[in-house]
Amino acid sequence: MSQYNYFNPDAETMSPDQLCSRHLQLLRETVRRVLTYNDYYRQRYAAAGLANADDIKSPDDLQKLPTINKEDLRKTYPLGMCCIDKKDIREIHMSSGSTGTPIVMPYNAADLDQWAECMARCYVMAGAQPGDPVQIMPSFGLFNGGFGMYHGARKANLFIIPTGSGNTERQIRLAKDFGTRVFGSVVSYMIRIIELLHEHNAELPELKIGIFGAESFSDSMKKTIESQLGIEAFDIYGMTETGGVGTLGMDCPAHCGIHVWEDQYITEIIDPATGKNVPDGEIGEVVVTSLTREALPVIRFKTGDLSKIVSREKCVCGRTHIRISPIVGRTDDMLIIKGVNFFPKQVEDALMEIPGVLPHYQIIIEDTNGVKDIRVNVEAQEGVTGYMVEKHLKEKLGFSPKGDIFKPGELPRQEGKAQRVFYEKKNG
Ligand code: DLL
Repeated sequence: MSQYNYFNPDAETMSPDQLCSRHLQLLRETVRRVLTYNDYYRQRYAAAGLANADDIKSPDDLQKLPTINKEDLRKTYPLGMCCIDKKDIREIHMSSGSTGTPIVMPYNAADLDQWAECMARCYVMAGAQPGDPVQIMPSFGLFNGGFGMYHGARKANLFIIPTGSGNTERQIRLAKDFGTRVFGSVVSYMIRIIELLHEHNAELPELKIGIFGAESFSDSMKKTIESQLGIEAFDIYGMTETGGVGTLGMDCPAHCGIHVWEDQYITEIIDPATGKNVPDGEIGEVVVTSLTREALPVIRFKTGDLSKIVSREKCVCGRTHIRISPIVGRTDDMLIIKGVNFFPKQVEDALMEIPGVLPHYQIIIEDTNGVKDIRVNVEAQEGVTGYMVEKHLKEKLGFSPKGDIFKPGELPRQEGKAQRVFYEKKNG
């Protein structure tokens, strides 16, 4: 068996010419679909001067189309962006975000199959083999994580242990009892698993592969998880609006960027301020167009995620699909303190470099009458001082947040996506 496995070799190694003609054909079909079935798109496209899908003459014409964003999807709640009959919907998922009205993703049977295919490719790319026990730890419900990993595992013929989130003691017991080989999880939950393994002095010798995502994680966090669990970790990407976990791909065992499934999606990176495409290698906002989704296709969806194109060349794994860097942050989570811009992930990176610091931290933004300051609460072993944390963050970030040290286990634990940033208003 080669080091590089494929679920769908023809699709995953398609030549650039094949990808290009597929993009043109499927982009036209997708535009035709939204113009036929959806008033919202029809009005937006009429305003932009596009009334007919055949006006798209090359994949580059995509850049002439208007973008859509989360707000467009929210204001058309519940099914205003849907392009199929309600009776053909087979499943929905939702993301609530922080602002209230949820974003709904409906699926017809073909969409569920497309999702399963993308996810199955991820499992196989990571090295999972038919019959391998996979423990699916994101929650099963409206959040897409649990069900997406489930649909894909069915397709890849894995042995599914659908634990969902929480009950960490039971997670560990089942992993031991059934010899789990693959963990699928939201990144930060692994830290909780590792903690409990230490408490019980337990090991999971059969565990080999971790498929983690849903939030940014620093390289040092990834290395910590890998060494503590003795596994290889993969960075899986996807979101409600593109059809869920895995739809936007994952890194391969060469770990040189996330392969976005380019036969299924077109990826652009734009400057969020100007809306123009940025050159390869420059960080910008990820904009995604789905090519095969039917119930709710997205055309030029502004994800809010920041990344860059790492390469369009064939990877050593043989896949030809475009590679993007791990997500560095979101357009809306950049922090500006005392004139310095940074992302929470950079704080995590710096913290994890300090020996004795544990991967449990909070970034507290203190707002005193409009003047912002930052405090970092972090768990650490004995011997680590607040001064050590402040000094290291100063070196790495260019300014000096206050560092408060907590004993192991003192900060709260979360089971879903971790909240790292907290705001405190103070009167000076
Ligand atoms: O978080 C899908 C998912 C579930 C991915 C489980 C991986 C594992 P949403 O709740 O709609 O869907 O959130 C999507 O999460 O726009 C990113 O900001 C973030 N995100 C997802 N994957 C990654 C990743 C799921 N690998 C939002 N790295 C996206 C960084 C990620 N951020």
